[in-house]
Amino acid sequence: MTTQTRSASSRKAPATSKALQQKILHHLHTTQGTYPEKASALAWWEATAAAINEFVMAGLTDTQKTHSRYDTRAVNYLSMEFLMGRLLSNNLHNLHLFETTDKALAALGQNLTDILEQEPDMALGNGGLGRLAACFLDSLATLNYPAVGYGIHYEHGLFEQHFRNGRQIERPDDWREYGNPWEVCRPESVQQIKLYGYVETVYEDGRARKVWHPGRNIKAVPWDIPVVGYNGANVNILRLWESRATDFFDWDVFNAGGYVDAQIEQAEAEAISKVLYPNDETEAGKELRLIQQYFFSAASLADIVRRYQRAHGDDWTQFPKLVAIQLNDTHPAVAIPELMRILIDDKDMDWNHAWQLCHQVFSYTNHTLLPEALEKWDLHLFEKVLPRHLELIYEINHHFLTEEVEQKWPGDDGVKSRLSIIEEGARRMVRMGHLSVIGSHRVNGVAEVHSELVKSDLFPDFHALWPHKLTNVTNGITPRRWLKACNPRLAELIDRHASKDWPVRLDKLQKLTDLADDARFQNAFMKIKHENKEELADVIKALTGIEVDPGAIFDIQIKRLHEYKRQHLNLLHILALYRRLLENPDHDMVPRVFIFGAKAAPGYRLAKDIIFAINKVADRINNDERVGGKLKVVMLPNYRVSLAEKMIPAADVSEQISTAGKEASGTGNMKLALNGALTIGTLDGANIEIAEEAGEDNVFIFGLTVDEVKALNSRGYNPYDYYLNDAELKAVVDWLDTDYFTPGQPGALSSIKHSLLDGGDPFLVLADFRSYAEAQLKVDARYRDRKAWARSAIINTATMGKFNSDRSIQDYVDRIWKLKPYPRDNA
Ligand code: OAK
Repeated sequence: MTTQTRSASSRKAPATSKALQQKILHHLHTTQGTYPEKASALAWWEATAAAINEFVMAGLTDTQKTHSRYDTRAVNYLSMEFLMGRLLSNNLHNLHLFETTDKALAALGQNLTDILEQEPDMALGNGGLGRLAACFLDSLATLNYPAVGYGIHYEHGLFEQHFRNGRQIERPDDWREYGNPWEVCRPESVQQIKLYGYVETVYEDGRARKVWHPGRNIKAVPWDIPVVGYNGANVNILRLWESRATDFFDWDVFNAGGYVDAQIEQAEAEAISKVLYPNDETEAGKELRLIQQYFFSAASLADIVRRYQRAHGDDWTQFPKLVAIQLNDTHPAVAIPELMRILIDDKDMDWNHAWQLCHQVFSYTNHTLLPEALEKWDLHLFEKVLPRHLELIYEINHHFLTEEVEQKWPGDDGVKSRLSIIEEGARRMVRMGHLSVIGSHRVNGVAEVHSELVKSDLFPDFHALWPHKLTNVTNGITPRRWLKACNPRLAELIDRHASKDWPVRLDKLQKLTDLADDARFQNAFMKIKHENKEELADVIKALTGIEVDPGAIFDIQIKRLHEYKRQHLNLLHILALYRRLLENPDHDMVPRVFIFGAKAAPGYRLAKDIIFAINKVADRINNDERVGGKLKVVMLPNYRVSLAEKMIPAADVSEQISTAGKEASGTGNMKLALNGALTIGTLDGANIEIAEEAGEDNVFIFGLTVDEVKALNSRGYNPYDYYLNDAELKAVVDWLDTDYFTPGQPGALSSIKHSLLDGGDPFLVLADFRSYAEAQLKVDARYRDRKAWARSAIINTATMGKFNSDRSIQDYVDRIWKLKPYPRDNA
């Protein structure tokens, strides 16, 4: 038994199905107030969740007691987004209660699979960054590391996506409409958050002190969501803050007829946690967004400081020994000046002492190099909302430039302006990336190539100044959700052929490589893939009415819709295949179903046009007899975690086709490969490491490399060079500019052509088209050789051990957080 995870034998005996049956019935009666003959599916779900919560809460209590008994060092993971998905299935698997619950419900005449479908996704995130945070919480609990996730209790998570005539329509997500059985409100830990106002300089005992007179007080109410580790491990907390109007009510104003004003004030306060901004990797610059960032950062820090002081009072020597704070991108960077404010203004500490503590505590993860995602705040806006924090930022900047930068590059004003937290120009801006790097002791990228680009292109001067600060931690995914729970057939096959502890030791899947050429194992593996494809075919039929053949190649691209992710490159290739089929109905190709899942930011016109184009092309192709069933296109609506769980196990091909240098890591690439899909991808993000692990023979790499992209751009890229020299490419691009796919509406899809030609094709779609089409021919050829395909698929599953998020977390622990595991007492 390792110190970090308990073996199955040391766990308490799990509940019997009979006992669970009783608990579920008990909750159906006493918390739902109904009975089996009458209960709705939702009531059964609530009752089951309540029954499971008895185990969850017991684990939570034991874990919290253990943490306080040993006064443990913990990481506090600050993130604007936690894309948790559904929790019942996850909790059942992690508690080893899935089969038992299945049986218990069956005995009650209920079907667990149907009941799981009742649960709304907890979609409190946009995409990669938010889902990574959720996987990390799973791993932290599983490895018994003390950790708290801190975020925002959004009333509305990521919008629901619908299609109307092929166009994306957004509807508000209402995940808590009927309550949420997993969360506990903690009124005893409410915090007061201040905003706006002005700063006064007060002279006391010959000393100048700054006093912030805030203009606004907001209440931050914490909701705790237990995070259950796998195998009876610890149960940590995800603490999400909800904003409310403060109780400090001005009765004079009220009595003087201020009832309406009081209501407005309440609505304004509640607006802070009302809705998740739906922009993935683009910055809106909106005041409410800055307030959201400060609101949850300040509430979290107040909570961290309160917990610390409960044990240590005013003795700050232990603070950096017990507290680590991870900034999930720059969104919570305002936590840095906030901690300085607390220590200096509230705790009366001197600058140097405060800075020394602050700097030891923070670390920052960068998740993107896209310029539009690098946060900058208008200085005047920042000053209006957080006047005291701007002063503190000036002071941090002054110390940094006059001490550190001046020492390294004396008299060099150029480097000072490049490194300054304040960007000078027509509009002065606060650079949150710089603040994060300066305020942290470690900064990491999320895949090898990305971390190298962070050093060489994003923060080269910081890297020269502090060569040890920038590091890499390659992302990972939890194998509990992304294999064991979502692909039970494959999990069971693996149980029989590899060491049973693979869900915590994913490297043990390596043993399957010995079976990659074994005909029986190949058949079993491919049979499971086929069954998963049949299930997905049913989902596709139910959601879209489209019939697809599970015998075809299922080729899947699932991720946010973004030009750099190049769904339109996939689309151009689909058009090329369609054209080949129309020109020659006997054209020899393995039947293929191209399946997409993607939401576009509501204000991102071109992304929405690409969704529209995919839907219109799908309509035309799927209804064209001439293609003879060889080609189908499906865009599933409302892509989200729970849909990903159905798509990933059924994928033959994983599309990872971003412009090299643009996708920081990707994590869908890991999930798909782990479930036996073969990647067609560029040498970008973690694709490079996936190819290293699986071997280049088992992935289809195409396209320009990072260096080639840079060289082409500096030579001067002209998309017409490709368009005019490739007849097929020209034909498909021009096709988009006709009314072939949008009868009676010529030009409805022309924005795509426009962006690729006159728009300069910023993501080099045309440059990579031919290489992509050739790689797709290799996919087709490999699939015809059933044994060769099965071999590659098995090797993909077998070699993804590196991408276990437990490994990522262990890297963070070893290089950054320096935590010790504390398995809970009583487990
Ligand atoms: C979102 C908002 C702002 C900045 C970055 C993001 C984001 O989601 N980035 C994504 O993070 C994932 C987790 O590290 C990576 O796998 C993706 O490549 C990256 O795009």
